[in-house]
Amino acid sequence: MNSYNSKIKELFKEHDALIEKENKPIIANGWYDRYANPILTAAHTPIFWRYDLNPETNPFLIERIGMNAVMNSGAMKWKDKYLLAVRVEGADRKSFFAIAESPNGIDNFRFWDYPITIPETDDPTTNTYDMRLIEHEDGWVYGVFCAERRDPEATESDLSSAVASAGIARTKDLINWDRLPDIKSSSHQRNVVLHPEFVDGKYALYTRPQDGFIDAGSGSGIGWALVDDITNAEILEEKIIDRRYYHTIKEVKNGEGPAPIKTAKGWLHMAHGVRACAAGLRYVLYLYMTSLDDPSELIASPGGYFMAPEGIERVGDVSNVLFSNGWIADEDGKVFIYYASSDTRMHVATSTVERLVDYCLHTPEDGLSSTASVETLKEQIEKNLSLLNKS
Ligand code: M1P
Repeated sequence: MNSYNSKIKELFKEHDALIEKENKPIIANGWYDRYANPILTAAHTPIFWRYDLNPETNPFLIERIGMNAVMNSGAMKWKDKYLLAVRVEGADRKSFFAIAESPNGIDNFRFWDYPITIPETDDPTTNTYDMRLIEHEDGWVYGVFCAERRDPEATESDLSSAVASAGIARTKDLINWDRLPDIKSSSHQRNVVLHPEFVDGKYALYTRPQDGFIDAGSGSGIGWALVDDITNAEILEEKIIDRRYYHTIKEVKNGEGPAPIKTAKGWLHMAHGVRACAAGLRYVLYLYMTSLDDPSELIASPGGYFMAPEGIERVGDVSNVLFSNGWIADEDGKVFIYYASSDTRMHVATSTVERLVDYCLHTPEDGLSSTASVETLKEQIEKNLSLLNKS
């Protein structure tokens, strides 16, 4: 019994050491700082989630409920703490949401005792994931997420085809959630995000229409739709605001990340872009901006990616993927970008609103051809050489 108790103590000690490990910035490229350690991994989930701590029922003190990964997390500041609505994936491949909080946004992320209970709709979901947390000006905190079900049209032997739709729930305390009806749409919808303000008195959604569960098909990019009633939302008219293009970082598909940040120069957006290559799909993060007067009007579209997987980030359950659906802008302008690598672990990068806006407004657009890229480069070289020759 004593040795059992001391093993438990040891487990908690190691777990605390992992959580409390100091995180330090490692790379500064001017756009953002990356950090040395992931902020959350499957090993950060509480010991009392994974182990049965009773010697009678778990004499070998082994894990009873395995956790596979933590990834794509919504984010918000809540009572001065940095909160993530983490997508936790169990060893059984089911994802669920759990809140982890940190005092400083870069380390010491600790999960709340219980995962979030999202009530079901009349049509139960098999898998829920990738929650965006949105503090809407109507006073509710919304969680918009992907609600996935088996395709009802799939043949009996097809156990993979699925339908993606946007699930939505809201809360005032992040503990008790009211589930609203899934957002109706004639397309598959993943990566749906609620705009934090009313637009023309309506709720506004960033959408991502797709013909198939995986393939964008005729879905040509990130869309925008207005809805009157969020408690019975339906995507009727969709306008594409950030389009996919051939031979770019978002040729295969793209998707809105977190809700955009309001800045003096426009709405600042982060999204993921997907391209195909011999190794499969490659997911990178990019930024763009839309107008304050009309958040559906693109005003800045810096070319290329803002962040791509590096080092260990390249490897995981679904390798070569960076994905982000959460960021926090502090009042002093510091921005915490929460991103997952390879569908396996969570990281943070920090920047400032000023830098990110500068990046958006002054990074050249993608000219869509090698010739155009060379011309853009020559312009910069010419300006710099004449500056250097003067000095
Ligand atoms: O595996 C990479 C990502 O694939 C999907 O994103 P998208 O719908 O843009 O292809 C999602 O399943 C996401 O969770 C996952 O990280």
